[in-house]
Amino acid sequence: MENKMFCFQCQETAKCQGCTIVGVCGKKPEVALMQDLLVYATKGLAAVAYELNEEGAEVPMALDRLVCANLFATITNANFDLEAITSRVEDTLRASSSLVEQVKDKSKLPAAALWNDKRENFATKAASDEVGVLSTKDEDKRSLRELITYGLKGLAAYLHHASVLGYEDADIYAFMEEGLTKLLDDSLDVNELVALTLKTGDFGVKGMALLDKANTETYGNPEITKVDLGVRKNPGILVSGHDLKDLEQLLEQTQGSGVDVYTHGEMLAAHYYPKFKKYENFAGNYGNAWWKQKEEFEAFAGPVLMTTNCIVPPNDSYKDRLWTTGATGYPGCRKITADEKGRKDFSAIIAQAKKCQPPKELEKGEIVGGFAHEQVFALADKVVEAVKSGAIKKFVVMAGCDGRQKSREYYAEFAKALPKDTVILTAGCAKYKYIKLGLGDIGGIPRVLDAGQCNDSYSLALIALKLKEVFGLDDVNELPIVYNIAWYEQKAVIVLLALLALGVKNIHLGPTLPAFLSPNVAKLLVENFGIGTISTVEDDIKSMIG
Ligand code: SF4
Ligand code: SF3
Repeated sequence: MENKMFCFQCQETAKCQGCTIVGVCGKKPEVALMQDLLVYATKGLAAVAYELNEEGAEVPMALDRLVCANLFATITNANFDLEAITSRVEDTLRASSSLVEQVKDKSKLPAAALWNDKRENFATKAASDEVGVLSTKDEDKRSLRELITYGLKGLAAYLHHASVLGYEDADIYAFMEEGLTKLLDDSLDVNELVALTLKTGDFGVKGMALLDKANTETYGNPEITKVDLGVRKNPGILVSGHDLKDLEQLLEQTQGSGVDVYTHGEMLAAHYYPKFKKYENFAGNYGNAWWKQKEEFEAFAGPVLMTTNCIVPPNDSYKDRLWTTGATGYPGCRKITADEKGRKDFSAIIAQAKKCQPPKELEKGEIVGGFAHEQVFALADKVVEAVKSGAIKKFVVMAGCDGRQKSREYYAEFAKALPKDTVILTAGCAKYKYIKLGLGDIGGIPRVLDAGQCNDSYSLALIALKLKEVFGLDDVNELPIVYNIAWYEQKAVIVLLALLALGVKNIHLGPTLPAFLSPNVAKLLVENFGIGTISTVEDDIKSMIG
């Protein structure tokens, strides 16, 4: 049967090969095709920007932001709204065509940069041979091009978060545009694409460092924090995703309203920042990782604000309580947009919350987190002492994403099976598999140290580099640290490329290796970086912990 779409960008892709009829995530084929077209048009826009840069002309930052916002909207589970994606294609073509006139030597521009058309022709273009993953015929080039594209999508999301806080870096934007342009260049061979992959990792580190600076300078350094898992008596608003600025604006606007604000999924990490602690109505964390949202949003009873991925197509029973903003979108769900100053008006959500019942309690208790770099550095003496005395034998980095596949139970079982003298370093929603298991502590140091969101994996890298320095080692791989990372969507791809750029070797990636790695590209990653996947808990405990 002919493909209606082709997408293999996430870990849950159909049969570990590709979604060809409809997305396992719920993405419809027409949305998948329009997202492919958006990526094509965005590469075209990036090529115009790149050429202007090369010619020494100034590229407005609004254009860089558009490139990032577009890529962000195509991340798994971010935006399911055909109209929103189609409008983005139109906006992108408008931006391209106004800038292209300024390019002196148009002969250097690829076809995507010169393409322009009306919306009624978009579907035909999207289905053409020039657009989409399968437009690259060579399997290895396709694999590397997509690996880079997905890394850039993750990077784009992180740059977007930094930019809304006023932190931007022209060099990183310029690389983003150079990278996207090179993905349109058929003359690049496999070796050049491998070099571009590594360079993407270098800029991944820079992008995560920028976001870390943006978050910590704006909201303070994360600190050890107990986060309540229960509920209060007021009606509430649940905030999910990664955008701290959205949360801040909502907290400001809910002051004195009698409405509490709870976090869900990746937003949990907001509790660790000092600046958010002043809000008395900032209640606690409700529920778990993204994939449990159907039952948890149902039970929450009040409005839910999705600031970023990951949206699961909602049930009708709570669809009118699901709100989107930023890169996210879902047909039939209301969206809050920012004004020209970046201000968002959440009054409609607050008004809806006031008419809702308080959330239904799912659990009681608390979790402890906030172990980002500065907090861990403050504990460095204690940690080093515990390593020297043998109380801590190994650190296991278990960062990344959670997901709904049964095979991911592996991560809970692996965490439970770890010897008591091991400490888990985590970031991202992967933690929900083991952060509530009560794994105890080692001399007051919790056995699960949560640095925060997936982008805070940067913190874990800084912690590793600090330990390397303290122990006087030459190579970060000599540390007693093993990496057992779970991935799902494209932010995990940039995290992985960033770790490789920092010289980390022998990362185990699961629960399956990406479908977009061709056998040759997978071999290259194995031979050069020791990348492997997972096996059984028993075998992996033996091989990783010994
Ligand atoms: Fe399939 Fe994942 Fe693409 Fe959704 S994002 S269509 S599940 S590969
Ligand atoms: Fe999770 Fe979507 Fe990736 Fe940010 S929220 S780690 S999956």
